[in-house]
Amino acid sequence: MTQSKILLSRRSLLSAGAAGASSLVLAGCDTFDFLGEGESKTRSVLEKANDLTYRAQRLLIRNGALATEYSETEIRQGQRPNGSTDPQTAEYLALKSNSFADYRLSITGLVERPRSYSLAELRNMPSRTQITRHDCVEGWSCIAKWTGTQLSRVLDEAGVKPNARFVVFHCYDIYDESDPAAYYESCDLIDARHPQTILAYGLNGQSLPVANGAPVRVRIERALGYKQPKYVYTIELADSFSRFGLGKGGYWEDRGYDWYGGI
Ligand SMILES: Nc1nc2c(c(=O)[nH]1)N[C@H]1C(S)=C(S)[C@@H](COP(=O)(O)O)O[C@H]1N2
Ligand SMILES: [Mo]
Repeated sequence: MTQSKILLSRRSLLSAGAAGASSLVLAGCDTFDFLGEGESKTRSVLEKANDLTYRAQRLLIRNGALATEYSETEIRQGQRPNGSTDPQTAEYLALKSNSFADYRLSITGLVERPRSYSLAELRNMPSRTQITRHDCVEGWSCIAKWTGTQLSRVLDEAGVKPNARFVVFHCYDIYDESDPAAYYESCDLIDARHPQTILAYGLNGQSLPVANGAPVRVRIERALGYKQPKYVYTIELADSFSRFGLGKGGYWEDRGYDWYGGI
């Protein structure tokens, strides 16, 4: 490679990095409606950040780097519900009517010991609480306090098989009745084992509300809002995500969003 070529590729990487960093200008929740309208600048910056390849992002941020955590005083309001907020599938309605007493979270696929957890079992495991900022591609963000079980603990109890590469999260809701496809998401094992990746059952000191994904939703704190699946009932370890949904790794990815979705 000639030197000018090296400089050029370095420069394009740096400008891609700057696009990622400028997604940090997303302000507090009071600006979300404005940013959500039409051709918002924040949104196009986010879309640019989405052009980054998975590889480039993995080079730019260290695998173990933590997402910023905030203080209680920085929580300005409740977590703004978005996407599905009140699932209507029969299975979900039945669980909800019984305050999720019959809920089971299953760990399946490429694991040594498939198993399931009740909500009480999850709550009895060591927990982690973190105050983080959720950034939605629609151009709003919200700081909230999340409590849950680290996904890594559950993965260790189940024993991830060596050929597993991805974690797929299956959700109870159908986001759009006119396009009946269940919401799902996926991440790699680096994000799955990240210390801030939790199976959240608490929000701002209360049980997770239905609007925000009750009884359990995943927080992957270095990723955009659509990578935070709500209403999760199964966690499946897989060697590829091509056989789920339309094969792109998530409900919104199947509709054109970037799979990695890092911030
Ligand atoms: N199951 C499910 N998870 C989902 C969604 C959804 O519609 N269904 N929407 C996603 C999007 S786009 C965002 S911004 C967040 C919203 O989470 P909140 O309602 O807790 O703010 O959930 C994400 N996870
Ligand atoms: Mo979102």
